[in-house]
Amino acid sequence: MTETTSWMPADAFAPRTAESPYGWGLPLNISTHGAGIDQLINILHWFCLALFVGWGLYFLYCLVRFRARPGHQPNPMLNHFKLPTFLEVGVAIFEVAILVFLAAPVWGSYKNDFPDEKDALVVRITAEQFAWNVHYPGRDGKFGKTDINLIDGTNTIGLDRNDADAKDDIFTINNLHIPVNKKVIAYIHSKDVIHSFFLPVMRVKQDAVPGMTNKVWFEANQTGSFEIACAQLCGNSHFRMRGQFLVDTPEAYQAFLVEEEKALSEASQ
Ligand SMILES: [Cu+2]
Repeated sequence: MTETTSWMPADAFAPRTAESPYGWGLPLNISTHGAGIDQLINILHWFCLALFVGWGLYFLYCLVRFRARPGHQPNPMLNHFKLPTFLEVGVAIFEVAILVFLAAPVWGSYKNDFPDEKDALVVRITAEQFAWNVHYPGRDGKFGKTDINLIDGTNTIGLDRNDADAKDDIFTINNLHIPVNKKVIAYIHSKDVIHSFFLPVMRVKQDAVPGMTNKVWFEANQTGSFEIACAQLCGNSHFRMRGQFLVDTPEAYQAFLVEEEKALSEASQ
């Protein structure tokens, strides 16, 4: 396994360095669709800063300019100061332009350009208080049957091993391995409450809703060891709902599969 970074954001309050993917500002981006999202986040934040500073200065100006003074009477009908109106219209036009020309194309191309399942690694991710269950279909590429009644301490996804498609299925807890430079489709489920599947370095965040299947896709262009976080306050141990997200070389990913298959065949003997 290639480990280029630590997944523990122990230095989350320090500036981001080459060794640590987290820290101040945006985390490291290793996602093929991440650049557009980062550009959107950056533009929106600089725009909000400009608004905050601009309106703040105008507020201070008004406090001084229109302060109570002896001999001055307020006249609300006297509309002689046109600049705020023009600014407000300008801001509104700019906001519409961001939405139409920047946000919608970035989000639309990411959400609409779903890869074909034949060319992608497909996994199921089932959230629960407070862990991430990752289900791989195995060599046959088919997910085995799962049944809520089969869920117990060791079979956390309720996989029915008697089902032919389930024989080679693999599942892990708090451990998502993917190969680098390969598109991944993840089906997101929840067993109990609403969680949110969050891969900061992939710019992926998707709610896991009980009774619903949500679908996301992503592709990593760099190997390393990162974290899965839960981005929805889901209970008293929400803070420790953290998993490892490992982007492997193709060889390391095969080695992971072989190791899991070995453990599976030993367990079934
Ligand atoms: Cu959660």
